[in-house]
Amino acid sequence: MHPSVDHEAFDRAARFLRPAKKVAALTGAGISAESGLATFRGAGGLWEGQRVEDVATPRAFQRDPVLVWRFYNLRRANLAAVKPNPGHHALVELEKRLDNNFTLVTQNVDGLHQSAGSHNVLEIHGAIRRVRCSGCDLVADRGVDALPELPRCETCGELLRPDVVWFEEALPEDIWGRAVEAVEACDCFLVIGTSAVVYPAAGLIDVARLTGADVIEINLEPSAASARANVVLLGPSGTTLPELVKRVW
Ligand code: BJW
Ligand code: ZN
Repeated sequence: MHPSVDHEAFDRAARFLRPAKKVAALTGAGISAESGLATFRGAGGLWEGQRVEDVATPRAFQRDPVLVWRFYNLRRANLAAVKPNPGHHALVELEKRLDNNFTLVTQNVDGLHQSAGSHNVLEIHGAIRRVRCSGCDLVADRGVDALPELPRCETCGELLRPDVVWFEEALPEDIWGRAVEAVEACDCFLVIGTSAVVYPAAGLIDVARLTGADVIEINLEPSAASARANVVLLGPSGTTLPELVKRVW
């Protein structure tokens, strides 16, 4: 560990996590940063000069589907070269220790939790490997291979789109419902690598507080979640998560 590690904060976090019978976690782009994937906001944001709010909307897709597909094809291509990092692996370990009492809610669409070996994963913002048709109900896994500039549905000929949740779109109802239930039921809630500005995902922190769970935040820097957390562990999740798990078990 880095010499400036805040032992007191780790001890407090471990004291919350150790006795917890049910644990839930919310992850964001920060957990995949050490795998080499860019986050959405802040320095080194996702796509030079493009705000995510300008490309991840139904309106942007209507206006310029080529631009939006270029953005997603680039990110799909990046995925071919990346691997889960120790932060993802620490959450696999947590799931093993807690048997069926751990639920991983992720805002990420990169699939890295599953490639690390996590099973109970709720992808509330969809998955970038999947496409879905804007004309019919086709949903298909297309892996990370390059798709045509404007991919079309083989069944109905309409434009395919990434199977992700854009701004102003509803989250997948069933998955979101299960996420809320898991957070309501947990005694300890981990908030990892998210700026916590996008709703309803960030509202899960309030759900956890309201139902009395202890909230542990893990982030490089303070975020919109910090004021609602019982303890904040500052540092890269690829280091802090394994350290936390090590202190608990
Ligand atoms: C590290 C690290 C390391 C880095 N270790 N940490 C006004 C007020 C409130 C809400 C709204 C509003 N106006 C509109 C809304 C609703 C809107 C919203 O929340 N907007 C806000 C931005 C203002 N929400 C929606 O529209 C949602 N739908 C909805 O509400 O439906 C109802 C509705 C219907 C009709 C009209 C209006 C509402 C849908 C939200 C969908 C979000 N989609 C995206 C794109 C997904 C597909 C894709 O990937 O392309 O999801 S946007 C993007 O943001 C993506 C992410 O999942 C999400 C969250 O980002 P995340 O993960 O937190 O990343 P960053 O980059 O923000 O943060 C990274 C963090 O990691 C930082 O804190 C770093 O410090 C940290 N970090 N390295 C640890 N090594
Ligand atoms: Zn179709």
